[in-house]
Amino acid sequence: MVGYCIWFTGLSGSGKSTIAEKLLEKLPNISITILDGDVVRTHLSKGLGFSKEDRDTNILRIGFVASEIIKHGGTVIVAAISPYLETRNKVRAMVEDNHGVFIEVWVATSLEECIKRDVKGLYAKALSGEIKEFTGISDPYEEPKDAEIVIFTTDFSPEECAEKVLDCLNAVRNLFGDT
Ligand code: ADX
Repeated sequence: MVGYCIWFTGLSGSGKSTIAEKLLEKLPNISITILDGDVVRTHLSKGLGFSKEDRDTNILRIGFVASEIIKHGGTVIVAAISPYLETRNKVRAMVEDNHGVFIEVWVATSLEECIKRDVKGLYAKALSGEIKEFTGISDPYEEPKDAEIVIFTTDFSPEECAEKVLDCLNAVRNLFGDT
């Protein structure tokens, strides 16, 4: 049985979690584990900060859990900034080594748009220097080069974005004979 990992990457406030939740609603017949950066950081990655080392540790932990789920033919949705290309490639390899399918979804909302939305009020704090090492402001985000899906949240609703991911997932599942 093939396992699937749908990995959302993108800036804070880009819409990763919102689209992931919408996607979950569209897959009522499949048992799915969601690993959301904000949630993981309150449990598995509690105490980690936002240095490159800590972010990599966080992502590799999430990747480890995802690959364990994959090993048993499960489906997992990850939503984490995961700003470093090399680290994303490492988790892709972890999943693929366990014969899973890795679907990287880049939620490509621009920094300007994320600042404009500033849902959690964190960009204002990052811009004033109150929060350090903030992705896009004082810390890097390395854009994906080979993401399976690129999402533009300014052109489409969360519903439509989730639909696009669903179409891709269903196409791959058909390929493997999963219905
Ligand atoms: S990651 O870089 O390690 O992948 P992750 O997705 O787990 O990040 O957590 C990001 C969330 O932590 C953001 O959505 C935001 O709510 C919060 N956060 C707090 N401080 C920072 C920071 N310095 N940079 C980015 N996100 C931060």
